[in-house]
Amino acid sequence: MTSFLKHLRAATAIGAVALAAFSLQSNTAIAAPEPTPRGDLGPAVVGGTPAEQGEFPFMVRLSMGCGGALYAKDIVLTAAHCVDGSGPDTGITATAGVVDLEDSGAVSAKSTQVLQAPGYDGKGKDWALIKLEKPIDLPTLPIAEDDKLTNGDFDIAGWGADKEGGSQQRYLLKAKVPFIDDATCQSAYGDQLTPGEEICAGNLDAGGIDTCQGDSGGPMFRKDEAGAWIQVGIVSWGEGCARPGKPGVYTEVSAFAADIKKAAGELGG
Ligand code: 4AZ
Repeated sequence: MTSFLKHLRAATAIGAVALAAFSLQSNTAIAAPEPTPRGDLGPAVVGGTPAEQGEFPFMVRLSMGCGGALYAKDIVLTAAHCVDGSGPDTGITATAGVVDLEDSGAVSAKSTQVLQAPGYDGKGKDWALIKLEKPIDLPTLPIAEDDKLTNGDFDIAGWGADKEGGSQQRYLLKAKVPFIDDATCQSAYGDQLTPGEEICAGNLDAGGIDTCQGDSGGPMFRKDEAGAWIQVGIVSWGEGCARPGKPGVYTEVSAFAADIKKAAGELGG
């Protein structure tokens, strides 16, 4: 992994501390998002707009400052780089059921165990499962098992920064980003990319829309042929956020669908 990526991932941890500090404050001085439509200047994800309450019911915010999705009612799918390793872990809190992290209707559950992708070494394989102490009664997000839906426009959402170097968000933000093929993405990232384990998405020429620091671990998803949400990616990395020529890189969920299913079985899911 390049030092640049390490820096980004360290920044995610700093973001978590900032969010923890933020959560301790009373509800002062936090501006609500402007109403949509609001032009092309953010807020967040980068270049996004506020999600509606209930629009993406499977979205999870994790206390270390990452996103995730409900794979099962008591298992969150996130990024390997969001967790420390595998084993018992009661130190993570998952928050779901709200777009506003300060909404008193939020549902939360603590972790009991973490399973980081076997063989994860910082390049590719950026997925992990977090087992929860109790089920959360919200819809789950099924994962793609093949690459039939690895095309078109994808949906992204998260509470991460609304611009490179920006702060974590109180309200869930969403955007759409087009698929970028491996060859094109390799011309942006060279050997840093692991084709077959990663897919890229974003506005290649113009930039402007992207996931960013703190969105890591969250899902990239779209509708399937039947109109149901399906997860195709996990927010993983990128050079900066929303830069022209530097698309977002996402774990290719279908490449790991069998491994994820097996791992969930090991967690009692
Ligand atoms: C991060 O550090 C991160 N622009 C997530 C996504 C991207 C970059 C960084 C993609 O969580």
